[in-house]
Amino acid sequence: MKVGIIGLPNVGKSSLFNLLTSAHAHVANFPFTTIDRNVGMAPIYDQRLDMIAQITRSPKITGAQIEFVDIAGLIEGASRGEGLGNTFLAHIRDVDVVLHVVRCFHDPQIPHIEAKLRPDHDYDIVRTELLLADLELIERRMEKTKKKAECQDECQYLVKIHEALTRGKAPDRSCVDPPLITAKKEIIVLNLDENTEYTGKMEGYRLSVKMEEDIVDMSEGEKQELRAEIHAETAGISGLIDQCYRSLSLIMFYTIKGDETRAWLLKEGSSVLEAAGKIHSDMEKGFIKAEVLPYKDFIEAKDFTAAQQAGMTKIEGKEYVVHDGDIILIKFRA
Ligand SMILES: Nc1nc2c(ncn2[C@@H]2O[C@H](COP(=O)(O)OP(=O)(O)OP(=O)(O)O)[C@@H](O)[C@H]2O)c(=O)[nH]1
Ligand SMILES: [Mg+2]
Repeated sequence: MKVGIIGLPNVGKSSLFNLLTSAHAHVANFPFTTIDRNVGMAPIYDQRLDMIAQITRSPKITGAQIEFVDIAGLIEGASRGEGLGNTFLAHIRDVDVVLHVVRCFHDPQIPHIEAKLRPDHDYDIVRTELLLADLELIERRMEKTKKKAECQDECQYLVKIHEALTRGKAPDRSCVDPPLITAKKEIIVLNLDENTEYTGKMEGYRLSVKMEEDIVDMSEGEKQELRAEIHAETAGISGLIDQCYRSLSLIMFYTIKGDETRAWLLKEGSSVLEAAGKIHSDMEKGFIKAEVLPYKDFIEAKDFTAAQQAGMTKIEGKEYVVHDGDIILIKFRA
């Protein structure tokens, strides 16, 4: 599961990526600083893991993380190969959710496509390129399918998507093949000016990358106050990670084993067999059964063994659909 950071050049994508992942991707005040994508992991703040760890007192606590990909900036004509060409469009196709950064800060030292700030116009430029790139993909696919009698249903389906795209409409989310960029979930991030309130009509997650860089070492209370002053989201960077996590339709399950208490991510609706595979392929191959305890029961029992003895855990087979917050002990043949 990956979140791709996209937008025009010089809008603060790599700076945001560094804040999210604590990486050191190259940042500079000229366009196309990022050429090859940067990949990093961001920690998901998880209060339940803290509560579980308080009980287990494990020396090692491992939280769940989401992958972020910082992608090269794109400009008008990108779908035809302008700017850095269109290889990076494949990088966008490869992610599950798009984080679209829009510049709402003034800074004459950092070149922008035009002097006047028009965030909604900037957003449309990027969106149009993505629509055009998707149109091209659909047209190539239509060309292939129309020659084959057995692909007539697929061809009709492609014609419908083509029509929607030409009207500038994003295709349905359920459309995963071909992998259209505009069908992906999108979170818009407004990169605000650290000094002035943004009063434009564009909506999105309000954050000032520059301010976040400056306040990194402050207390949570101070951070929230400063964010509120410019009408940014008070949850800042961790709130954005949380929103990305929610948009990915994931759940969390936990394991307590030896000296480690750990949170794991899983696609909503997955079976416990898939959960076992996340931990280790041997566990999936040799799966016998799982012992499952809901989070709230664990907190009540204050111990996994005590919960077992009180009959609070349930033995489940491989088909069991994992619930968010389940604490799972897998029995397997090694
Ligand atoms: N004033 C101000 N400057 C910022 C902000 N965010 C980033 N910058 C500056 O803008 C310049 C570009 O930032 P990057 O993070 O490299 O931007 P990018 O979108 O990754 O750019 P490309 O990789 O070239 O597409 C750098 O000089 C940053 O320090 C911000 O919120 N406010
Ligand atoms: Mg960059």
